[in-house]
Amino acid sequence: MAITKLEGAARAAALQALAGWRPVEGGGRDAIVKSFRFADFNTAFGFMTRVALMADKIDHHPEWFNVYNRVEITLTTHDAGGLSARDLTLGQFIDAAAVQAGGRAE
Ligand code: H2B
Repeated sequence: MAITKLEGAARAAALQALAGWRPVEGGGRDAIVKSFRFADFNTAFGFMTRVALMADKIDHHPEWFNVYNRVEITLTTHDAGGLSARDLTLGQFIDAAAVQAGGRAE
């Protein structure tokens, strides 16, 4: 089944529901990014593990970069060529998991 790319008002509403996520600048791709910092690597990796398990469950995977206690996550839907409802779902899970792990956005 094709995945619908969010555009116009639907895209704006999704972004409203994803506090702190910002559009990726340059590269001409429709994606969003957010950075988190945790107490240490153990906490950051625990957070990443939770996100990874959810990502696999919903078959929607993040692009991410980790250095010690910092995790930068980019979300987009390759199959839709931009943002989709799946990015909203995963983004909201990520935000909740980060709060649970005591992380903060930066
Ligand atoms: N993750 C993301 N972020 N975007 C996709 O389009 C995507 C994915 N597609 N995970 C899934 C896997 C697809 O490749 C498989 C075959 O379901």
